[in-house]
Amino acid sequence: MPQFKEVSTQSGLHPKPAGLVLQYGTAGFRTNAKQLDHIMFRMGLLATLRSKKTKATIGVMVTASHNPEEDNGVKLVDPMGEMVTPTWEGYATQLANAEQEDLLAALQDIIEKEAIHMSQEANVFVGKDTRSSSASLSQAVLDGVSALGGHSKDYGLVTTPQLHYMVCCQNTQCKYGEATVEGYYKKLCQAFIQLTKNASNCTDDQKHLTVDGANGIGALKVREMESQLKKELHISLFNDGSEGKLNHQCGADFVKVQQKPPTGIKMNPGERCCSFDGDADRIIYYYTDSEGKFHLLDGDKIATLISTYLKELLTQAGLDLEIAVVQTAYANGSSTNYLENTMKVIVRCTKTGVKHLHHAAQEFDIGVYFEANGHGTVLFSKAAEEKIQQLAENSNINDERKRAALLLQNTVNVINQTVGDAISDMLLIEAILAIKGMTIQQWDAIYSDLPNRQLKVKVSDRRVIDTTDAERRAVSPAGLQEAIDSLVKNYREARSFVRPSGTEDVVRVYAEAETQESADALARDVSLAVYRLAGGVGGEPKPLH
Ligand code: NG1
Ligand code: ZN
Repeated sequence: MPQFKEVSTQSGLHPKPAGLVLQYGTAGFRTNAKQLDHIMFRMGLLATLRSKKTKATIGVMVTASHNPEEDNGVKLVDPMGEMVTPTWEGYATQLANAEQEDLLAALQDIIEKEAIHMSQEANVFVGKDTRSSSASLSQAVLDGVSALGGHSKDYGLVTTPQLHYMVCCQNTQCKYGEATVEGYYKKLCQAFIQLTKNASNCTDDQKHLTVDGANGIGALKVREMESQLKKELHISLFNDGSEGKLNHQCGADFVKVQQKPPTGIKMNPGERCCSFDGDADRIIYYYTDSEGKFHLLDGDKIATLISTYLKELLTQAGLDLEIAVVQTAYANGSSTNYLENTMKVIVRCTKTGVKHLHHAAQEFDIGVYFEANGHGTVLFSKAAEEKIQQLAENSNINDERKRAALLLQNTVNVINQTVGDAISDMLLIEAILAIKGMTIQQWDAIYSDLPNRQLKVKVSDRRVIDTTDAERRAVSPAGLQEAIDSLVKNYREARSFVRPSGTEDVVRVYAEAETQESADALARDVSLAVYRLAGGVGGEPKPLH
């Protein structure tokens, strides 16, 4: 193969440390940045093959999302902006772990299995986050693309969802929008202005939002976009990367897991605040009340707000479209209960990782999917979009139906349907609150969360834990599920499950119960069971109080 000579030369500049084995996890490869140069080069190769195979543009995003600054990672983006398919995740792992001398054989193997025509053109879009390691790692991706003769476009610093958006725009011949950062702002901001233009009784106070940018790429992009919001939203941006460290004591993951405000922001009682994560594909809202108590509005509350709003609009528009909410096992039990029993919408539970939620959401006319950690979006089927469009253009309907149809149409446009997007979700939530004249306190009061706790346990090999039933039950190691079942019985309204993380070398423990003390105690009891039955390392988990 003519290109192989170049691959061979170039790969020598991005050598794999012998013996290093990495897995394509929940969201691509993710580990300390020092171990990733060869992975990036090889993902450039793989993206080029994927592009040749699909005859479409493929995306490669260099980011480690909410992980610490020292880490980095890479995610591949398929033609419609979705995550790459499981078979290709397998190829990614195969290619990443081939020893230096076996690389060409590993490439050849994929080319043969997928019957790839090497003469086919290839196009790869590359983006990166603000980590100091991202510049050289994204160069390694570009080197991989050029080694196989592919064309690349380097978008430089973009959020993960912006790169997904570009890929989707490119492959739909711009039907989804223009494949530029300016095009992205234009589409989202115009839809936001249209949505909020009739919410005329919105006061300046209600238009104010405090944003924690996690010292990452999201902060940069909010700054770029701000002026196009035409004062319909007043943003006070903190943790903008000018001083603090990425994701350190700030950002959506910190706020969600610690259940407390980030450092580095100024919060006044009752004021609406939100946090992005390091690559701006997650968002979490919160406020403190007059007594200083912290209130978190996570992905479950966001899904509830959005699905309530959409359901009301569908009724007003007289549109018969099926709406479903997709969650994971981490969804608060109160949210599932409210959605199923009060709102009476279909609820589905999938494995952790947005690719699973995205897939499940595609089965409905309108699929609202959110992980509790704030990663999510809304998907509209083609048929649903067409019905909304037709109704919005119909001049023979009454004012109420017309208004609802137009709101639905602009709602479709403000949403980034390719993947969870903090900026797009923020604009949607802000628009909904403005349209409904709703305060964050009213939103929070829709239902009350069950107290919960998430913990991590270090074990020598987290793969000893295998799960079933959308990760809600452990099938191995022997005795672990029985131990969890009997511990859960000690507390009221309790639930707990464990699963190996796909992004960190830990086992995650989740517990919820009637009181915070019970949730904390149960999480600790279950952590101890994991430690004892699944090969814990380091000291035993300690009580939280
Ligand atoms: P892991 O580390 O597999 O639990 C975490 C999140 C996921 C997802 C990925 C990708 C939790 C409990 N897990 O996965 O939901 O967002 O990171 O970023 O929040
Ligand atoms: Zn992220």
